Amino acid sequence: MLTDSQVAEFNRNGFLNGGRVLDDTGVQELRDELKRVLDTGPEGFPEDGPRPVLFHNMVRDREPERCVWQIVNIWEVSGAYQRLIHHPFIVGAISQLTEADELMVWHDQIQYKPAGYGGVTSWHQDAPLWPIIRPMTPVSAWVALDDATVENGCMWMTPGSHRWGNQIEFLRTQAHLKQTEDFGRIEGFTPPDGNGAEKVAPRPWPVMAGEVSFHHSLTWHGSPFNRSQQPRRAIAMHYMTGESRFVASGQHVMKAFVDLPDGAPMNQAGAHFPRVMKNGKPAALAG
Ligand SMILES: O=C(O)CCC(=O)C(=O)O
Repeated sequence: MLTDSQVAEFNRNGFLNGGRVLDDTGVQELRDELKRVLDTGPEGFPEDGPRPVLFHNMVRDREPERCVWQIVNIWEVSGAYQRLIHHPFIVGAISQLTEADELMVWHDQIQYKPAGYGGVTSWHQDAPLWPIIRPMTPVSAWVALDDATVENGCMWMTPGSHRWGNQIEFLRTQAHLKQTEDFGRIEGFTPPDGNGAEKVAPRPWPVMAGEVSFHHSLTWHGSPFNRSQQPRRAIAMHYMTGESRFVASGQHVMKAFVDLPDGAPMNQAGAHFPRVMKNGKPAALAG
């Protein structure tokens, strides 16, 4: 369980390091599984069997010489990642941070920045990029599979920004920030009055292998190039609460798996959105 002061820190900043959740063996198992999936490749999974929802170099179009492997829903092809989305400490912490007693997985995603040529994940907020679910309250758990450091492109966070509303259009103007040296130089935004943090003060957010970091879906975050000789592998697990509703007008890669009317509760969306907690109790792993 998170302590009261950890929950208060999350509420103040919009992010929190929850400490170590995997030992070396657990980390290595997930690295090995990631390697197996990468070796299988995007074309290697059967069309009609379990496969990741998305599997690509997400920066290929804008920066072909760089790479960020993004694999969405690796849990669908890996027992080890499926167990991770149910990790009791992580699920319990998400429940504390969302104050919800029902939780589903919205989706997961590997973000792997290879050594030497890892690309940028521009400053963004998650919730505005997820327009098929409302309200904008999900919380994510991000588990490092390597020490994520300033050198190899750890995430950066902007304290208090989860209380500044939807600022995705402003953040899109900051896409020129790519290098470690300038990633924190966000310019041109004045936080709304009375919302806690009065200034934009981005900071690097190192997370060691096996640790979990939590962030609110409105927290400003991103990560610069990996120019170091160390890989930066990580898995983000995005959780939604029982109050989440489907917004049929939006677009998102997960929409293909939702067969619901507009406004329906996402807890009815089915097998691609596994429930991990019901009535405050961990939900059993399917299968
Ligand atoms: O892994 C990264 O650098 C970014 C991950 C991210 O944007 C997220 O977990 O929401």
